[in-house]
Amino acid sequence: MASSKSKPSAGEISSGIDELAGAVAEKCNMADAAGGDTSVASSGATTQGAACLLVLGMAGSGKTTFVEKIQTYLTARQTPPYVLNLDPAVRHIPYQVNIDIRDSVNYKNVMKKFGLGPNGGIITSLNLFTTKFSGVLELLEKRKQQVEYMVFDTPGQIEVFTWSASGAIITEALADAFPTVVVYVMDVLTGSSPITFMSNMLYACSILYKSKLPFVIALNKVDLIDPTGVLRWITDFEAFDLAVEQEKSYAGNLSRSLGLILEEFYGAIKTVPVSARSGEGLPQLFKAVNESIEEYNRDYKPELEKMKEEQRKMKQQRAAARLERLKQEVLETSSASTLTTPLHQARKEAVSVGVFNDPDEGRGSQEQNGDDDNREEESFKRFLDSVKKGREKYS
Ligand SMILES: Nc1nc2c(ncn2[C@@H]2O[C@H](COP(=O)(O)OP(=O)(O)OP(=O)(O)O)[C@@H](O)[C@H]2O)c(=O)[nH]1
Ligand SMILES: [Mg+2]
Repeated sequence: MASSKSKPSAGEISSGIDELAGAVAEKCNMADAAGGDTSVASSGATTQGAACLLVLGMAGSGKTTFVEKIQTYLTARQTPPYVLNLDPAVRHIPYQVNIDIRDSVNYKNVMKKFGLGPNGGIITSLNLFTTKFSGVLELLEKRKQQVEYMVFDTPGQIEVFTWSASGAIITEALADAFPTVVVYVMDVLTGSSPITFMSNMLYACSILYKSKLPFVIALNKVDLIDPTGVLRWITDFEAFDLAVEQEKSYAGNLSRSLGLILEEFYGAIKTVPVSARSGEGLPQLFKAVNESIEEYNRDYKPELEKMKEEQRKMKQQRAAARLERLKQEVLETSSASTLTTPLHQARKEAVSVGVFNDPDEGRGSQEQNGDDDNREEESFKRFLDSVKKGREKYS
């Protein structure tokens, strides 16, 4: 993983963008995704437009398997989803993909070009892909009346997406354009210890507060273990407190305190036990997802519009203040100057540093050209006269 070269600078990245990030292309059309049946694709048309499901979760929690299962589930219900893979390092994807980051960015080339390790390569590939994300949005915009859900599979290393600038840009761009819900896939097997359960919940909580988007936890792999105990920890603090009592370590005490703090967070999320392998729990999951979409339209969208309006007003105010300051400066400078006006002075300075050509200079040379022409005409006339006189003399 160690790399001899340092991480790429912003300049290096931008110079490599066109070389390494190809155009974003739709891999297959909806008919392909629906298994070749065009009637399936068209019957999934919606009047409201599609919602985005951002599938996040820790490495190995089952995100990719979950995306595959929901594609099968929704296709069987005549509403095939539009599926995007944002993991540049995945070797094999078991679902039919519509847009695949790997078609635009070659993760291995990125690692080689910038001398990066695997994680740096994934982050830089995602950054490169994000520079082309407006192209993705255009493709999604075209599809939004034909599908109900647009599902995003994300990189294995959760922080690559949740704490990177490109992850934030993608999330905000999607949430701005479509109803967007975070589906956090949590492995119930690793979450069955109170300490790992708590770290998983802290992660989920941090994503909720960062994205402020409606949030559903898919408590995955319930075919392997009964999730009742873990579910009770979410709804009943005393049950969690009892489980954590067995942990005499510092982590145990910390988890108990955090459990109290997170009670408020638990109230803001929906938790649904599912199995990405068997498909168990998917109807309940989509019930929670649909409620979250309503929540987005009811609470999130108006809040977003309000924020955008405030930002627009602030920008206007800032521009007006800047203009006022500039006017003030111009007035002060012009009253202080006796010989030249500030604008004239500024123009002279700009000419002296080569910002633009002095138009006066151009005008002068034009006048000079005109004088030369007149002189030439007069001298030609004089020549003709002398020729005429010579002829008369010798005739
Ligand atoms: N038994 C069982 N295994 C599952 C389930 N979901 C996923 N798995 C298995 O868990 C492993 C990881 O699944 P992936 O779908 O690759 O998980 P991921 O989160 O996409 O992994 P990364 O992208 O590498 O982070 C695979 O072996 C899956 O077969 C499930 O519901 N039940
Ligand atoms: Mg995966």
